[in-house]
Amino acid sequence: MSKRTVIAAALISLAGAGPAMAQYLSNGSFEQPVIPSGTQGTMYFGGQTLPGGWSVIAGATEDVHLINASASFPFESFSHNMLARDGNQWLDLSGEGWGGFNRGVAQSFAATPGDSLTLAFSVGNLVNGGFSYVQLKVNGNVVDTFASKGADPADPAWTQVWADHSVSFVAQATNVVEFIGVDGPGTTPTLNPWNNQPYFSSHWSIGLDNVSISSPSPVPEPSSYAMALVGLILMGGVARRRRRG
Ligand SMILES: [Ca+2]
Repeated sequence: MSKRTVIAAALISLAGAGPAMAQYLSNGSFEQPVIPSGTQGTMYFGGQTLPGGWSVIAGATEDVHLINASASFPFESFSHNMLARDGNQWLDLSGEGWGGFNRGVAQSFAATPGDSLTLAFSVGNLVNGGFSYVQLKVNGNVVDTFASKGADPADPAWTQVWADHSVSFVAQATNVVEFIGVDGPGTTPTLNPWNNQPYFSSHWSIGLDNVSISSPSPVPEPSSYAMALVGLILMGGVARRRRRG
C-alpha cells in the first residue's frame, strides 16, 4: 500500500467519522397522500391515521384535513390564498368546518436517549389580523403554545401567513410529538360564520406544515483532529519503512 493510498484511506475514514443522519419523522411536510392540486382534500377523523405517518387526535366525528395549494395551483376559496409553507400540501387542524379546536396529530419515533434534538415546524393562519394557536406536547408534556398572526387587515388577498418555530428537547428511547390546534386567549368570542361556534382566536385555519426533527451535526472535537493527525503521521512512517524494506 503506497503512502498516498494510506493517507487517502485515513482521510476517507475521518470524513465518515460522524454518525449517519437519522430520519426521525415521516411525512413531516404532509405531502402524503397526494391530493389534487388546488383543492382541500380528504378529511381524517379521530383515531384514523394519515398515510405516511401521523395519527389523528380528535373526536370520532371531528376531522383534520389536507389542503394542496402551491404557487401554480393556489387554493382560492373565497379569494383566500392558502399556500403551503413547504412543498404543496399542509394540514388544517381546524378541520373542514373551519372552526374546530382541540384536534391534532401525533407521531412517535425512536431516538438515542439523551440526545438533544431540535423540533422545527410552521403554524399558519388565514384571518386578517387574527391568530391561530398550536399547542405542542413532547412525550406527554406541554412545551408551549405557538401562534401565527394572520395577514394585515389591509391585505385584500387574505393570504395564509406562516410562522416558523423551533424548540429543543432531550430525547428518550421512544418519543411522541403532538400538535393540537387550540383556541386562543380572549374575552369576547367571535362567531364563526361557518358553524356559528364562538371562538377567541380568529383562526379560520390552523395550519401545520414543515415539521422536522434534527440532531446537531456532529463536530469532531479538537482532540479528534489531533488524534487523526497523529494517525496520519504514524501511517506515513509505516509506509516509508515498508518501502525501504
Ligand atoms: Ca408541506
